Amino acid sequence: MALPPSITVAVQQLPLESGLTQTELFEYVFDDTLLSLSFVLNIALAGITILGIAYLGRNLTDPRAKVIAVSLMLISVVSISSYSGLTSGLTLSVVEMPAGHPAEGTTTAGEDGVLTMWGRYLTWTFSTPFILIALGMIAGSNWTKILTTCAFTIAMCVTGLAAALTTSSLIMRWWWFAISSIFFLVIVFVILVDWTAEAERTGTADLFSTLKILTVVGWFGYPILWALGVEGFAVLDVAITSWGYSILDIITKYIVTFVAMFYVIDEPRAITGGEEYGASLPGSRPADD
Ligand code: RET
Repeated sequence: MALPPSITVAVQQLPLESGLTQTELFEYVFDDTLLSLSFVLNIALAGITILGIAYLGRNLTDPRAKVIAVSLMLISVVSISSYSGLTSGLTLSVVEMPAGHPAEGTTTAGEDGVLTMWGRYLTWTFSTPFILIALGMIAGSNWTKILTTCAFTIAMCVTGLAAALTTSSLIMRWWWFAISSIFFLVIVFVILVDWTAEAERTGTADLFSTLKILTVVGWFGYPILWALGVEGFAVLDVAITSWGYSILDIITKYIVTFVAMFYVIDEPRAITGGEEYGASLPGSRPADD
């Protein structure tokens, strides 16, 4: 059944309506071996990480150590889903850049626009909070600060998604980028100032400083890559940009996870909370172990 003209026009104006079908996007990805490998490698690594945590954490008894392990596992649970979305073409679109953009007039698989991996920005909204919960707990921070960083990372990712999908104006794309970067700096400040001092008091300073360097240096790579990639100044092509993100993901997710996990499995006093930690009733104990 044909849609009324007004609805057809409205659908065509949606930024996610790329004109390419999901099958065409799927085939486009697999025609580009470099691009498809950048997705498939991460599916494999996320799977290995999930299994690795399950194995390493099998003897954990302390509820606080377990929360950290579960939080670390959820980073990869989100990641395997995120990369499956990209691989299948579900979370990819060809988006036309606004006037004045360096990639204006580019075509992808015969369609006007550049390949936008918007699923990445969307799923970071769900993965980055788990990184921050694990880091904040290792530093021994309080829930006010941990949840503040989670809220700011969600704001950072959603505004980053807006930057990638804004097609009306070049200035508005960079405006979204600017506010996303401000939210990012709030997180960096909490990590470098508050959590560094707290980790010192908690007794996790050594581990925290390794995690902090991997996280802060790694996270700065994302906006730099956005600015250099097809969505920003278009200095790097799509496959290279995608590999850039995939490599950053390896550092900020899987390496961070294993570094943290090897510390957590010994259940040192600095990160344990005792058997009543997080109990919903005084005196209650979980029955699963
Ligand atoms: C964007 C573009 C807008 C400005 C900024 C960005 C920052 C993104 C970051 C992403 C981190 C992602 C991680 C994912 C792991 O699953 C959205 C690229 C500041 C810091 C760690």
